[in-house]
Amino acid sequence: MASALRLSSTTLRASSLYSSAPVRSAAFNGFRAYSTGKTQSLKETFAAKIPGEIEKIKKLKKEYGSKVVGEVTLDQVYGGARGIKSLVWEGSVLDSEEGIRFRGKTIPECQQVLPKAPGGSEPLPEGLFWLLLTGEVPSEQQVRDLSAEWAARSDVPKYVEELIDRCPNDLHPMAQLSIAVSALERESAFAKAYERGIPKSQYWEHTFEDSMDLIAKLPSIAARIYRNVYKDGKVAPVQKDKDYGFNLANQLGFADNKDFVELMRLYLTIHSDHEGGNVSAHTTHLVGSALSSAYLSLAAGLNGLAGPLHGLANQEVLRWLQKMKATIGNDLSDEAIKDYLWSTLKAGQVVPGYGHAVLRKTDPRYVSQREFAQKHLPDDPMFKLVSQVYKIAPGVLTEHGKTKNPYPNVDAHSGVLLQYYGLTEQNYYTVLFGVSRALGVLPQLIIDRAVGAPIERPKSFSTEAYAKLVGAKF
Ligand code: HAX
Repeated sequence: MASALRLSSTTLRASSLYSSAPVRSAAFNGFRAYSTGKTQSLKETFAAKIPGEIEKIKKLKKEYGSKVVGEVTLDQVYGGARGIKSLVWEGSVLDSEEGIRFRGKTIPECQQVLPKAPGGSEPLPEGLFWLLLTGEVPSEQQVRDLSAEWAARSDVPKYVEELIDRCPNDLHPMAQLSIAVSALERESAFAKAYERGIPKSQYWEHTFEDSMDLIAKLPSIAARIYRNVYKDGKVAPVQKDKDYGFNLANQLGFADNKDFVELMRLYLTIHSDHEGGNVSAHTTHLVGSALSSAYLSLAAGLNGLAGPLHGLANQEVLRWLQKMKATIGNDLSDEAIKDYLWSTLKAGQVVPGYGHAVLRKTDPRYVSQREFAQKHLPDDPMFKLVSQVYKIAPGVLTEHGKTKNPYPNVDAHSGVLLQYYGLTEQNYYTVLFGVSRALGVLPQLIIDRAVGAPIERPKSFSTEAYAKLVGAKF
C-alpha cells in the first residue's frame, strides 16, 4: 500500500477555493489526486490509514474471534432484526439515549470543529465526508481542496441529463434520482477495472474514484430533477470556486439567500450518516458487498431511502402538518394539537417524524434543525406549529402506548425549514436527503473494499424450521 502513496510530479492547474493558489493534481496509481502540495489529499490520507486498519481487524479477529458479542432471540428474528449485532460501520455509532456520534463526535462537536465557509457558521459537508472516511478532522485547506476537487469532477454525462429530461414530471423525484445514479454505472472505474482483472488490493482505489465522481455529480443531477419538475428546466453551472452546499443551493435556484446556503451545508452534514443498520445504509453496504459498483450500490440504498417509514417521512411530515393547519387554522392550543394527533392515531396512521428503531429520545438532528429555526425563523407560523407538536406529541404517543420512542426524529423538522425559504415541493425533499446520504454511505463502501469485507450472507430459516429450533410443538 505504501507505493500507492508515491506521487508523481505531474501538475495541473485547477481552481482553488477562495484563493488564486493552484491546486496540484498528482498521478496516484493512474488516478489524479488533488492537493495544494502543502497538504495531504483525502486519498493520500485514507491510503496511509489502510495498513493499520487491516492490521487492527486482523488482530481483533485473531485474539477475540470466538468471543460472543450478543445473542439472538426469536422476537428479534421476527422483529426486523432490531438490535442484532452483525454489521461493521466505522463512520458513526448511534446511542439510543445520546444520538449519533460521527467518528466519536456529537453533532454540536462537529459544528464546532469542522471547517466552515468564510463568514459561515455551519460546517461544510466536505469536512464531514473527510471525517467519516479517515477519522480525522481536516484542515481548512484540505476542505477547500476537496470542494475544488468535487467541483472539478461535477460534469454529468449528456446521456444521463437526457434520461432525466425524458422522465415524466409525475415520476417521483426519488425514482428519477435512482435512474440517473444507476445510469452512471457506465462511467464506473471499478466495473471496468474488475472486468479487466485487478488484484483485491486495488478495489478501494477504483471505488474511491467512483464515489468521488458520483458525489461530485449529485448536486447537478438533483438540481436538474428539481428544475425540470417544478421550474423552467434550466440549471446553473457548477461554480468551480465554491463549496458543495453553495453549489447545490445555487443550482436549485436559492443561493441568493445566504441563510438557505447555510441551511444546505447543515442539512447535508447532518443527514449523511446514521450508523449502518438503517435501510439506506445497510442496503448500500449489502449490494456493495457483492462488488457492485458505488453507483449501483448507492442507487439501491436510495430506493430504500424513498420508503415512507425511512427518508420519505420528511415529505410526509410537511403534508401532515399542512393538513393539520388546514383543520385547526390558527388555533395552536394544546387541546387542538392533541385532538389532531389522536385523530391521526385513531385512523390507524403513524405520526410521521416521530418514533425511531434505535433512538429513545429526541434526535439530535432534530435539535440542530430546531436551533437553526430558533436563530433564523423564530416567528414562522409553521415553525410555531412544529414546536407545539413537539410539546404535545410525546405525551400523546406515550398514552397511545405503542411506539417505543415518542420523540421526534430528523424528519420532523427538515421540511419546515425548506418551505420557509421557498422550497415548498415536499415530494422533492427526499432527493436532498439522498444527496446527503451519499456522503455517509460511500465512505463505508470505500472502507469495505480497503479492508476486504466479504460478501454479506446471513442465515434464514422457515417458520417451521425456527419452530423446530426452539422446540415448539404445534
Ligand atoms: N406513530 C404511531 N405509531 C407508531 C409510531 C408513530 N410515530 N412509531 C411507532 N409506532 C408504532 C409502530 O407502528 C408499531 O406498531 P405495531 O406494533 O402495530 O406494528 C409500534 O409502535 C412499535 O414500533 P416501534 O418498535 O416503536 O418502532 P419501529 O422500530 O418498529 O419503527 C419507525 C420505527 C421509525 C419506522 C416508526 O417509529 C415509524 O413508523 N415512525 C413514523 C415514520 C417516521 O418518522 N419515519 C422516519 C424514521 C427516521 C428515519 O429513518 N429517517 O430517515
